[in-house]
Amino acid sequence: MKAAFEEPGVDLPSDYLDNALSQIESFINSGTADELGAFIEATTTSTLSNRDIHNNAHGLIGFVEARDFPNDPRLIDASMSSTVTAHHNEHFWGLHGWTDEIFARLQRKNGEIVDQSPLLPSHDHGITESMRGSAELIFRPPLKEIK
Ligand SMILES: [Cu+2]
Repeated sequence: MKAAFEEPGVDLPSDYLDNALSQIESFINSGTADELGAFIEATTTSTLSNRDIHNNAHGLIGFVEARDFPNDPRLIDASMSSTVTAHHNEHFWGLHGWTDEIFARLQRKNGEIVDQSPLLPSHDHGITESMRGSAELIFRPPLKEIK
């Protein structure tokens, strides 16, 4: 599959997506859940150049929606660029369903029962209520410039 982010102003290599997807397949085939998670999320554990597809997807979707629909009132309460509002955005569920399926594939490959524990809708990434008041995590795309 050939895919690339070709969004003007977004500073990701044209082969970012292909390389990220290839690395994900490699971790599913011969990696651990920790390695896979560290690659998909924004962590300091992974130093691979194509890591962090989760946050990049949040930031890119948020960027494009804000640029293309600047007056849409839904973005006030459903921006993909904020942990406070992202779970109100329809793309949130597609993105997180996709990441859940990646981990399900790893679990099936290892002969494990896929974890389908119900969770309340949230997107806090470990941010507690006491932390939320002082620091909202903002997803930002890796931008060259914002016009
Ligand atoms: Cu997310």
